[in-house]
Amino acid sequence: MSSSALIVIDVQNDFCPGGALAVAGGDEIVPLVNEMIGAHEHVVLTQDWHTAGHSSFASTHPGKSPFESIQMRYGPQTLWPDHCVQGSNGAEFHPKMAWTKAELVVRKGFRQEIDSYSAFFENDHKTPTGLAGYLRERKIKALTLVGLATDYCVAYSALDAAKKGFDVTVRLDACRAIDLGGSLAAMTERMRDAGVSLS
Ligand code: VGL
Ligand code: ZN
Repeated sequence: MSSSALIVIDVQNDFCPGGALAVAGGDEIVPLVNEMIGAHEHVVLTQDWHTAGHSSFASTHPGKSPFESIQMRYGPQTLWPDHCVQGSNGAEFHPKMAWTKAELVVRKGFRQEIDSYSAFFENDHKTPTGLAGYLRERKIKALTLVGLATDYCVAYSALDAAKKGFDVTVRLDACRAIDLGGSLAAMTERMRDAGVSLS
């Protein structure tokens, strides 16, 4: 029998108000996310988990500022403020998130030289995290995605999940966006074009 899973993307202190890469209203989704965790049989969490001095941090590149873009070996990469450093408080899940039921935590962005927005592939779109295989082995075919940020980690995860053949829904009411240079509209359109259900 096939089943479904809730994938909770990056509900971490650094993406909430007061955090290093705060997403407006990021903490507002926590009550709804908790309700959805309670309602799903299978729950998977992702955790952005960078090395100190990670290549996606503007501070690693002399003369560069956060939100500028640079060319990496694998293509263009937006530079971010230092965030979600392994073991830091900013990398912890939001303290009010009811995460204990989660069956798997996928950490991503832990390789110094490559960022990873998607829960499935790093930003070279080639290096897998292992999540697709995990879900496939467990016969989980339908995914509901929630979390932060709508237009980065949630959207790239949804696009990769659709490409991998999962039946994907993004609950926009349980997501909040960064919206950098029109990214929210652009990524919403890409998700819709890829057959992701947006609700
Ligand atoms: C994210 C930018 C950098 C996200 C993570 O979770 O959407 N965005 N790292
Ligand atoms: Zn990150």
